Amino acid sequence: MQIHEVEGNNMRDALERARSVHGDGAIVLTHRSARDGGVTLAVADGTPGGARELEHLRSEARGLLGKRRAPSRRRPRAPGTEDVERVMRATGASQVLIDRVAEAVAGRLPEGTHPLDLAAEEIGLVFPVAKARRTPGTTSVFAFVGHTGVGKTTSIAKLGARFVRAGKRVALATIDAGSVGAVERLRAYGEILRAPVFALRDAAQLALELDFLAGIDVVLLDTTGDLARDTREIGELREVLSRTQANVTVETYLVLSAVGSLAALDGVTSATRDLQPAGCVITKLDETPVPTPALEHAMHVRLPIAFLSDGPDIARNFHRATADTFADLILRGKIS
Ligand SMILES: Nc1nc2c(ncn2[C@@H]2O[C@H](COP(=O)(O)OP(=O)(O)OP(=O)(O)O)[C@@H](O)[C@H]2O)c(=O)[nH]1
Ligand SMILES: [Mg+2]
Repeated sequence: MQIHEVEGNNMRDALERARSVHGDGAIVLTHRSARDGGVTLAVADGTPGGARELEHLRSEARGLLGKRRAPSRRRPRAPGTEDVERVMRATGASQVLIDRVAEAVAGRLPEGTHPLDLAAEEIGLVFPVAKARRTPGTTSVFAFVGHTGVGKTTSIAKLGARFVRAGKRVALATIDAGSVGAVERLRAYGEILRAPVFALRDAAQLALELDFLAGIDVVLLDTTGDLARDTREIGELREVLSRTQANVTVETYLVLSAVGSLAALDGVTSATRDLQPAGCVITKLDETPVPTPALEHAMHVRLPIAFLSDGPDIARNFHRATADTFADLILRGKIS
């Protein structure tokens, strides 16, 4: 078993780097912080045989870090990549992502292309895009799950409008029937879209509407923001449908706010893991100059990104996630 040093801009950054270089099984033995916030970790690339070996590794690691100078947040850069680092830092990119993009750019610079264009190409390769998976002749239920106020209902209206424009037959449904005004708001969107609206007691009730659903391509299902309840209900709906109806599929999409904390992003992701979400929508990108952490969160948890929302307007502020929109956000902080 070997001890490795891993430097990062801060603790989270160093941990991400340790995980990406040495794998999920790497063990942090000790760490050292510098005055500018930089962190150096000493990590072991495996599981120690027992407490004695762990203690031995720890003392070796402490000796190793004790001899080192404090880590510096500024690493030397290949000429031409300074702009890439500067703009990515401004949008909140982690050191791991900056290094990955800057190294790819440095390796290709003799091509004579502008470093930011090369960076845009590399960014396009890094982030997972959710593929639309509609099977003709079936009804797709897309359930939108996320913390209260992140933009679930608004995203449903926006996506509904896209499907209607594409000639799909859309229905809206909600299990948020108890919240003041929730059903009325969905009905108002239903009127605009000329789409039927179901206020459901619970999600499994949707399985009783099978005759009706046979004529519908897409049901957009709104939820309450109570993640435990929403997860349970979507699980039950899937269960009932799997027994009764092969032509209806249920996919979950997480709605993640770009202004939410990393703890909130982690929380919704782990609370809904059992539903195996097909992808996510990242909202409120207009409300922060640092949109990259939310995108990186999706990348770390291997959650494909389906749509990006940069304002409340139903018609204008909803974009399919693409390599170009990721590059816009990470290099310019907003979608052009
Ligand atoms: N600036 C901005 N506002 C947004 C965006 N998406 C939604 N909103 C606004 O955020 C507020 C909450 O949006 P909702 O769609 O009601 O959120 P929700 O997740 O359904 O909320 P609950 O039903 O209370 O759980 C509304 O005022 C929306 O107009 C966005 O991308 N940018
Ligand atoms: Mg809502």
